[in-house]
Amino acid sequence: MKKTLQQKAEHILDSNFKTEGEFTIPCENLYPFQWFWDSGLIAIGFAHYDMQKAEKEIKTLLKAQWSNGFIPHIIFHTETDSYFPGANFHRSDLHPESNPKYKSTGMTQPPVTGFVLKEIYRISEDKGATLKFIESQIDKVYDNHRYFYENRDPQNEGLVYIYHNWESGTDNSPIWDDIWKTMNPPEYDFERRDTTHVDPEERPSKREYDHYLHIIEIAKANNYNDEKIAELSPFLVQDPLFNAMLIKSNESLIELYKLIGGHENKIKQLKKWQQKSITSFNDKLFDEELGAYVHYDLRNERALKHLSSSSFAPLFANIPDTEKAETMVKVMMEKFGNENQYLCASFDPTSERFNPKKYWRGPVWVNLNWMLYNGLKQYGFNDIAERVKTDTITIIENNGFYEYFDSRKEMHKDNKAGYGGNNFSWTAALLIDLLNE
Ligand code: 2M8
Repeated sequence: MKKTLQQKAEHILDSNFKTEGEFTIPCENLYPFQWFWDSGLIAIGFAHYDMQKAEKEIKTLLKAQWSNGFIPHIIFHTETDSYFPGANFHRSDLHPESNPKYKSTGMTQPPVTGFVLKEIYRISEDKGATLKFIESQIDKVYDNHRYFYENRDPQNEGLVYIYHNWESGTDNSPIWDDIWKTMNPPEYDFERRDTTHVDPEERPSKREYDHYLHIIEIAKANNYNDEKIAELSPFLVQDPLFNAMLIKSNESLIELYKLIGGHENKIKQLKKWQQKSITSFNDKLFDEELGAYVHYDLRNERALKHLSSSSFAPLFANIPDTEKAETMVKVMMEKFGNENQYLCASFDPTSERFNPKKYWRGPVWVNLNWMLYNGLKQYGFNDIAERVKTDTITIIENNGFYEYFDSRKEMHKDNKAGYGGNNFSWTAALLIDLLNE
């Protein structure tokens, strides 16, 4: 019997779930550990057919939290040298509040956990049991948000910074080229592993990796101390995608605490953070000329004026007013949405930095599409939302469950336009959600 798309997706998630350790790898070979935002998005897929696994995924992630509320971006549950840089490079033990039970990185990723808990609740058929589970975990997520506001916002603006491109999730986005121009790291000697699993044409360059490693060396030399990082890191950016995830998660935490009842102080604090964050986000990150949100380089005090799929992610977190939203959607359709392109390229297809094959420099990513779909729907842009959904399902159906896809329709003729890792977990998880909403 031929498997349906949904069955194929479930099979991928189940195969990538590791019974020992109780977490899901993003995909075989390329990413053999637990990643923060992958785990959150993966749990949404599991929630549709195996709530236990969804809960395990979140529980395992939150178990690795540090005592200061920080959640690391990779948790190295197993020993393997098939990934670089691994636990021995990152040395999370240098930080006095790191979790002694789990080796991890000393950087984080977009804080999706708050809204993921809310999504799991939405999907659940046994709301009572799910709310109990949420009650057992939610304070950890709250502590994570407190960590961000207390340690990652040196000018007290309600906007948190990231200190590494790997914290953004959009690793080699052309936006970071502007930052690399301000740096001149040593040429490190190291053995890459990613390019043994995937065509180097689809991955970042060696020189880019020099930059990535250099920032970590600076953080390590200061034992991952946040104040020191804020003072010294050459990479210090307020990222609209990252901050939108935090804001979306704030909103979800407020709603969930209300459902649980009796957490007035936390709700009050969350609302305070939320109001400040949204105001600053609109004042500082909206670029009138480009008609969408942009990144802000806090180290060099300048806006990084480029359009990427992150520019539209604030729709998912209800950040723009309707006027701004209309402007953004117009820009998105003009630049990213012509009939030769699948929605939504990860970087501006009209820019000379656009590369539709290379990772976060242009290809379509299912996690961003899922956010855009939900964001567009929230604002009533139903036709465009449907196009994002149909495009997403079509490219997966034709090519397979890849990590990313060529945005140019002409490249899809032979159904070989999926790149990076295959049988990719969040591609499967979010497809399940799209098929079942
Ligand atoms: C990619 O990033 C990792 C480093 O974190 C890598 O290239 O080795 C990114 O796409 C990131 O967003 C994602 O979480 C990770 C695992 O899927 O892979």
